[in-house]
Amino acid sequence: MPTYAAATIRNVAVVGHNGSGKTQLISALLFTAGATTRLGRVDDGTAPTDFDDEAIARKHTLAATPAWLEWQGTKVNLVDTPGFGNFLSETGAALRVTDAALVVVDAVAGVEVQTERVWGLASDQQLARFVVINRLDRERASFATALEDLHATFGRTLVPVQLPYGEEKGFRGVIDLVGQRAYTYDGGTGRGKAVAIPESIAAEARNAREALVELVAEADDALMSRFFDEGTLTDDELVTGLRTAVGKGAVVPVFCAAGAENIGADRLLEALTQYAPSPVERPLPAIQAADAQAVTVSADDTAPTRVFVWKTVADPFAGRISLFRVVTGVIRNDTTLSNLTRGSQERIAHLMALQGKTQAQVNELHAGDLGAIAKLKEAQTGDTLSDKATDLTFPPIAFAAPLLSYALEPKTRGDEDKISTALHRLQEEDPTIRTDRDPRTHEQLISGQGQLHLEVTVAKLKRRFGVDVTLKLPRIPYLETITASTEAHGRHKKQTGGHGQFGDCKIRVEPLPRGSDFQFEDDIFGGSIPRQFVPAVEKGIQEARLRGFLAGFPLVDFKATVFDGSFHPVDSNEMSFKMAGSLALRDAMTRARPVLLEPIMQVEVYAPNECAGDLMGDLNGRRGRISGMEARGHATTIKAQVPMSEMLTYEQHLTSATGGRGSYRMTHSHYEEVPAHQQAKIVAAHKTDHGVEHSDA
Ligand SMILES: Nc1nc2c(ncn2[C@@H]2O[C@H](COP(=O)(O)OP(=O)(O)OP(=O)(O)O)[C@@H](O)[C@H]2O)c(=O)[nH]1
Ligand SMILES: [Mg+2]
Repeated sequence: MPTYAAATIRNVAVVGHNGSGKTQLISALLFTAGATTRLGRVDDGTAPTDFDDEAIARKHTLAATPAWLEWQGTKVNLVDTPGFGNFLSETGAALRVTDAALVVVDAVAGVEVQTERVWGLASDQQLARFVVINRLDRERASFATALEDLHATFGRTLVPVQLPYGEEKGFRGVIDLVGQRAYTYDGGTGRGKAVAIPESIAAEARNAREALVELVAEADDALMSRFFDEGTLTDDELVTGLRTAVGKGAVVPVFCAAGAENIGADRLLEALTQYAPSPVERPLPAIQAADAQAVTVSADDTAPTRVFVWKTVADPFAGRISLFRVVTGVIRNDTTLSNLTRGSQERIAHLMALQGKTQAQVNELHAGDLGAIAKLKEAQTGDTLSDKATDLTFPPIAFAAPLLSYALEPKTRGDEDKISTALHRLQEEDPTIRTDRDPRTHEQLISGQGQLHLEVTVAKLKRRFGVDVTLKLPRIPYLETITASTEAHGRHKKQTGGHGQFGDCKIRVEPLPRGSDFQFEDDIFGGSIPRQFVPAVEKGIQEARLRGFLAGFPLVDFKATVFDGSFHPVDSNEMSFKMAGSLALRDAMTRARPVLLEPIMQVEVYAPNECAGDLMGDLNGRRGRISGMEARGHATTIKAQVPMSEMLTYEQHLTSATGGRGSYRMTHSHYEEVPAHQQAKIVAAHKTDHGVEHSDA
């Protein structure tokens, strides 16, 4: 395999709403450039970048997946990304190591919720952007309507450099406004035949070209004055001007395509190689080791070797595969690099270029290129490898915090250890998964970005690691508290031959503000309980409160004061006073009016504007309190506080109410009293659940 220097490399992330045709379009680009021998299809499970079983089964890309091609001497590294909100961290990571984003927009649906989110991610990284209005062959496809929508959402920097030649069933090619030619496509080769612009579109094409020339001229002072003097720009000026303007983000060129029909691929490749910045032109942020200064570095073969690991794949056979960008220098097999993030040494021995699942061995990769390496010992996503012992590091990737938890149970008893090993491996690959044990409910929890994300994770556990688990809705970590102050008495007395047992105490309990947990006060005067037994009373109360009274949940936010008691000189011991303490608390509960507390979540829902009304109604029905609503572009953000118990099945509702276009995030906010009628249900459900009443007997 040839090696490529930075000036002849383009790194492009293909991003957009799910189903806009990203994966199919990449198949078309790869085939057109001869990187694959046939046109892969998402629908047959043959698209090179949807190769994993889960992606094939679901017909959706679930992870950032690289592939590459060569077009007229330039290497184009494409990174396919998921369009689903659940997997957006993958998209974010891909945008960290690419220099341009190709935003794919469906010609029927126009701008969608995830289009706006990925646009935002790309602009955070200040990436050059290209837009392709795709699937133009579909019924009701409209370039004009989609463009209008794009203008309304992202502004006037978006400008067509192509117009469609025909639409819907009649979509047969593209009109190139720069070269002023039409291209028609036959037989799915992706290579157009140049023809004259048809008379019917000629006037429209002239106007569109003028708009393009004007926008490009505006982005550069020298071009602007040329434009004023001459009234237009030469083709060369237009091409160079466009390249600079795209690199600066001053112009976002808009293209036409139909990936499934392989229409427009060659023109798109030409545009990407011509207008996208090379790694030489795009400095990446780094942090200097010596003084923690923020600096930037651009691709340069003569600089030290510095490699940024942006993704890890946990392969049960090949082990760990680390995907990286060579930021500067050259990486070679049979060398050793320092892992500056972990302070270890890594042997470089299995460099490769990834083409979906196909791994091509390479001996070296140059600055600016993307590649992968198998079997690094310690490297994790976000690490910096370098051939210097101290050097700069690249900032880590920010991964989304988990949104949703399920309880995880092995289908086979005794599989717990296998599960935790496998989960650990999967977490290396997907840092947005978290696993922990709920200290309150004792369940093994798995948390992630949404239901689909967790289902995919469970499927991976089974397929790759052979462990079968079921997901269950997690138990809600309710708490109990008291609403009235009272005094109470606990006496433990037993006389069974030999030594007896005797402990006796009086306590006062009173409610404390939310979040105070538990306080204990010793208010014994005159030795009614000997000093050394007071801690035993506290211990008894502690143990009893953690077991709960209403439904077995910990009792919190109250204070217990022991103020009196009595003892027996021979029979009193620690054990007896512990018993007395817990009996006293139980007695207190008959008058302290205990209630259940439930966790309230802070919820933010993100959905298309037209769904906002319904979603607010639904949140109200879930006992939610709406605290804000804000419409921006196509999407509305609704903020609300909702009980956790009402949110367990929210994702399914949101998906069906928005046709999969909504997403949400939530975090724990605080605890509140459960309304009385709900409380009775929870208490009843909990008792039948466990078949026993909770007592400290
Ligand atoms: N009519 C038509 N259908 C297309 C075209 N491109 C893709 N499709 C179909 O649209 C569906 C979605 O295509 P994908 O390429 O998987 O879309 P994606 O953007 O990768 O979707 P995610 O991976 O879920 O983000 C598939 O059924 C494709 O066959 C096209 O140009 N025309
Ligand atoms: Mg896809």
